[in-house]
Amino acid sequence: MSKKLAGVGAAALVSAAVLAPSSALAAEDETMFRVEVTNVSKETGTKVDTPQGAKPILLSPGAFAVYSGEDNPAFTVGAEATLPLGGEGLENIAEDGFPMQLAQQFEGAPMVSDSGTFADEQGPKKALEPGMSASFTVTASPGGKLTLATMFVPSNDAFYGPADGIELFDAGGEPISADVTDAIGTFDAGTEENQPFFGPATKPVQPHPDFGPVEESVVLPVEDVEGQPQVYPEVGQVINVTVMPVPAGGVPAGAGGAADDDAATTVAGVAALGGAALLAGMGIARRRAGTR
Ligand SMILES: [Ca+2]
Ligand SMILES: [Ca+2]
Ligand SMILES: [Ca+2]
Repeated sequence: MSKKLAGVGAAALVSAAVLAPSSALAAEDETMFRVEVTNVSKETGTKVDTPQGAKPILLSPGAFAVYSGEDNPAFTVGAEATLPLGGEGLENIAEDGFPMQLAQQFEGAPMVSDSGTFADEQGPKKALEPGMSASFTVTASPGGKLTLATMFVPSNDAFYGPADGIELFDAGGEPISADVTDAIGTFDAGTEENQPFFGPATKPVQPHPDFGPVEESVVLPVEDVEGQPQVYPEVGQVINVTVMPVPAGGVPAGAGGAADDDAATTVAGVAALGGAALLAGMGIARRRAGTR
């Protein structure tokens, strides 16, 4: 029996098994984590200076992955944005704030064990405005690391992400519960020439996605981009990322949003409700529908 389902009655187990594909049942050493990404620029009063005046900073819908090994599947500092997986997923996020292609690349990557997209709690395609947050759940085994990418808006091709990933377990193999913002950096994807934050090819000003002067460079920390100096806020003034384990059988508050189709979430949710309670609830719902 998996840890996640420990202590749950047999009826619930049967229901979970019926409702979820067997591959979604967690392995013995897996832990579910809730990850929360918050745009803290409202509480820190941070905006970006542009020739058109101070503008609020948004975080685009993002993509996330749990991976093992040394290669961060989202991006490699000093390498082209198409690496290490191939494809234009990172460029799609960094230039336009679209996470789907990178999420698809994650799904096919051998080092990735869990992946998906996240967006503002108001909707699956909503950017995180100042003061807003997104949350999602991942499952990982000891050694597993978390990566993610979300666009810094407004910009041509700037994004936030953890260059070396985020270790989800400590040296003793115990799940972390921590503010991991220190692992996040501000990067330039090297795919579009920079205009001072709000130029005609920046998001949200650009007339259509993938619009702007091509930059044939590599992923770099924004302070290392030569010839196009732009002053970005400190990371912690704009974004905050926390990771915490989800208790066995528990449903993380606020998790399981529309952008998160993690089947393991479904297993835990069913387990927490209890199979009998869930079926009873469905019965009540049917009866209510029948009396309308
Ligand atoms: Ca650039
Ligand atoms: Ca652009
Ligand atoms: Ca481009």
